Amino acid sequence: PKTIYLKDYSAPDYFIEKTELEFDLFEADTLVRSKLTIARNTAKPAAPLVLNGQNVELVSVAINGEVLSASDYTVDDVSLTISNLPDTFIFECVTKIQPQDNTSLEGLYKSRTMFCTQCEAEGFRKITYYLDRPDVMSVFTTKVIADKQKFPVLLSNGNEVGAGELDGGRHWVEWNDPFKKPAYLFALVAGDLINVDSHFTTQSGREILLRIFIEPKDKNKCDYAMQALKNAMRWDEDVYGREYDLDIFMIVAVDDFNMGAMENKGLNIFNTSCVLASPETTTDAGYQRVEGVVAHEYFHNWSGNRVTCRDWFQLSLKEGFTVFRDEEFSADMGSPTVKRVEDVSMLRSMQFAEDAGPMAHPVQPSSFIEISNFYTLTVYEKGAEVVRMIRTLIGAEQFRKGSDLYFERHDGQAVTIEDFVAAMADASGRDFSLFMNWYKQAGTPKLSAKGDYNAANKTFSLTLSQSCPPTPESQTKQPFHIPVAVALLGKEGALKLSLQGDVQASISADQQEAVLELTSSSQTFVFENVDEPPVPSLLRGFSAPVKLAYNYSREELGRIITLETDGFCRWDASQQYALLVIADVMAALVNEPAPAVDESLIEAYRTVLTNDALDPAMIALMLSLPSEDYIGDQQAIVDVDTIHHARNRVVRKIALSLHAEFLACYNKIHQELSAAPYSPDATSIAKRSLKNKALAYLVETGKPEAIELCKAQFEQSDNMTDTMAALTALVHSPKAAIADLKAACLAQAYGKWKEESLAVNQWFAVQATSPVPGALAVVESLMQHEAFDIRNPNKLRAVIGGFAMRNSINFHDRSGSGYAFLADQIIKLDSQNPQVASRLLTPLTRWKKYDEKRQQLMRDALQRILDKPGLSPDVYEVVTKSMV
Ligand code: HT7
Ligand code: ZN
Repeated sequence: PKTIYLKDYSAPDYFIEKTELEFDLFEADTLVRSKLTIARNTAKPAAPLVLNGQNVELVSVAINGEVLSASDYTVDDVSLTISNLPDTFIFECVTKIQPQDNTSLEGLYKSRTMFCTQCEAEGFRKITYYLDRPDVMSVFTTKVIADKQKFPVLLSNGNEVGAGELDGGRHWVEWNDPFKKPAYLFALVAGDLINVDSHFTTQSGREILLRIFIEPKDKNKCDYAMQALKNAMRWDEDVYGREYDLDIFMIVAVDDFNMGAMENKGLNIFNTSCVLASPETTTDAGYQRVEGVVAHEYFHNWSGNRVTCRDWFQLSLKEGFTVFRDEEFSADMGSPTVKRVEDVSMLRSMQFAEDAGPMAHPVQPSSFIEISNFYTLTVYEKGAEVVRMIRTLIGAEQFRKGSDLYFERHDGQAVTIEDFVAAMADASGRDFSLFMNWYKQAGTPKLSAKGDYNAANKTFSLTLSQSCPPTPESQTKQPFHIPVAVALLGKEGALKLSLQGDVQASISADQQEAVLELTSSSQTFVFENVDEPPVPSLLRGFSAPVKLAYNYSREELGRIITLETDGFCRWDASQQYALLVIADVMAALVNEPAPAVDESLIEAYRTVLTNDALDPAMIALMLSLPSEDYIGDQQAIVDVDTIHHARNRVVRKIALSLHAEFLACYNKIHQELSAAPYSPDATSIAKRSLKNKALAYLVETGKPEAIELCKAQFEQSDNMTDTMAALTALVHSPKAAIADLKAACLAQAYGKWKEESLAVNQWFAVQATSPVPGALAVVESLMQHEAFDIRNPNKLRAVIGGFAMRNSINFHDRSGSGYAFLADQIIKLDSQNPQVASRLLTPLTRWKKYDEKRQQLMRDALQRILDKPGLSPDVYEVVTKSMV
């Protein structure tokens, strides 16, 4: 496989002004007729036409109506080349493909009985020969022909412009998309589907038809997605001034899909898991995911479709910006603080690990082998953090001006991350040249802070220093431009801030927050008129994606927990407190099997739990100990077993010490919620999160009354959140005495959900992620279960992904059995679906973080994968880069 470099980018040799497609869908073969109006890029006078094409059979090819003979062109595995062409011409070709055998779920494929497409990033070339690159933008007309009875619904991008009947029970529908687009935004669907419709009136008074296509059985599961879509459309008008442009917006739900959803112009295709929702099958988190993904794909209509990427190195141009937009949307729909904590928590436990691993890459990568491997947490989530930092640096008003300028300047163009940042710089008058290092350098910077209070001068000096560990693309790093939002907490709360000298910083209107700009390896900022020794609360709102090192004492953390008004810092202080306590237990476990747990943590938790002024969702988050992965991330070599045992010990201590409080909390909320039927509104979600956190701690005590309570919730619940919370607490409990109860509940749940594929996925996942010993045998038996389908990515993610990515203690079993199992699965999946195989492989690539014996076992597993003949470029890239 070949490496592609950003530095080698060159504009296309030809442009495709018009694309006319005709699809004749049959059970055995699909014929694709393509007619392209092509013009030479006059800057490249002698270049031959090289069209991308993969796994397609070329039936015929013609130029300006003249059929070519085989000697007029050359075809290989990945391209079709024609030389000596005029400056403008019509290219026509017919290709034959077999979507029903396409298990990669890229290009045109079949999901159950339905034909559908996934063209991003490079799937269009599996349909027909084309200039399959995002900077070639064309107007598409698409005619779809199929059997009318089997495929009554025939869809493509844009507006329907014609339809008719044909002999043999076939029919056709023609679609035209008036907006120029790259091939990756092309979509086609053919199936026996029903639609649920609604309408939206835009700010300028245009009426848009909103239509969600689903299988008839799912008719009652799309109301939530429809409302989320309307909310997103309104929000994008209000917050970004962006209005929808076509007359119809369609969403189609498909079962077999490699990712969450796809923003094809006017015809979004969704994984069923990101669009269907009902109280009986969807948890609160599931509802929130539907809302977030629907909004994300909708927002792409501007940030991605109207303004797209010049090349795939610019992926974060659309993804980072769109994730930032969807995060802000979800924050506005619910609790901004809770949303921020959830996002940061995910970033720190998963993206930081990616940044520290062998596949680390900048937000704007400089090279890749397989672009599908770069749809990563770095490009998406860290990319969103980088956009957020731009807003923090220039403020909301200038940020909006920058985004208006960006959309106005580049509408209809394929552009770069530099273009986006230039619009922000031009609108705000700020210099972003140093800031570009966030896009160009991989790795998570470490931000060290030291405070020094001078009582005589009443000053507080804060010295901020930065460093960044080496990553595969660069050993040494330039400084990052880091916005550090700070408050100083006195005994009664935030102090008024004033900074000495002419420093790069801004202070909020209420003078309680300063944003300090660190632009070199070390700088000292001096606050004046500080009447008492303060506790600095750093990185408010998580103002930069860095690892903060400040030597807080437990008392100082306690002050932040009680006095800080910034929810993120408050939560983070509780996490740091817990980390200190867990670290003590880990150290003590070397000498004693049951070390004591610092009582002050219990008291801090008691105060939080009984604080009625706090949002229940925040209480639940503050009472959640750092995950095993996050604790492991703090260690040079992850001590899997000690982390697990120490964390469990602290959980148990909290559970036993606060038993009465948890029970009171559970009963109170349970009663409140029982008064009304299930609703996924923010207030109820918050209450359920605290209630179920309390339930988990209660079950942790192992007390028979707690088990009874949990069983009752499992049996009586009217919603999936409560059902799954109860089932998870039981299934993940180490208590051997409840083995029969677990089995009975699992059997009962399966009996209830067997016809609900998305619920069955959760049933699979709860078992695959169980920390109880023996999970591998369970996983192996789940893979033999009647409901398991190896071709369905959701099932693979639930079972194999659940075990390898969310069950550390079992996956990292000393025997190496988890590693060997994962290698076997990857070897099998590689030929079937390389994208999914390559993603599932991630845990093995982190071998350097484990002890020598595990390192060897993990490397053996990787080597076995590498030895597979004909390995896909996707898996090849990840394995080879991780074995260095
Ligand atoms: N832009 C979409 C990316 C996507 C994708 C990429 C590779 C393979 C399959 C895929 N399905 C969707 C999704 C998004 O970020 O909105
Ligand atoms: Zn996206």
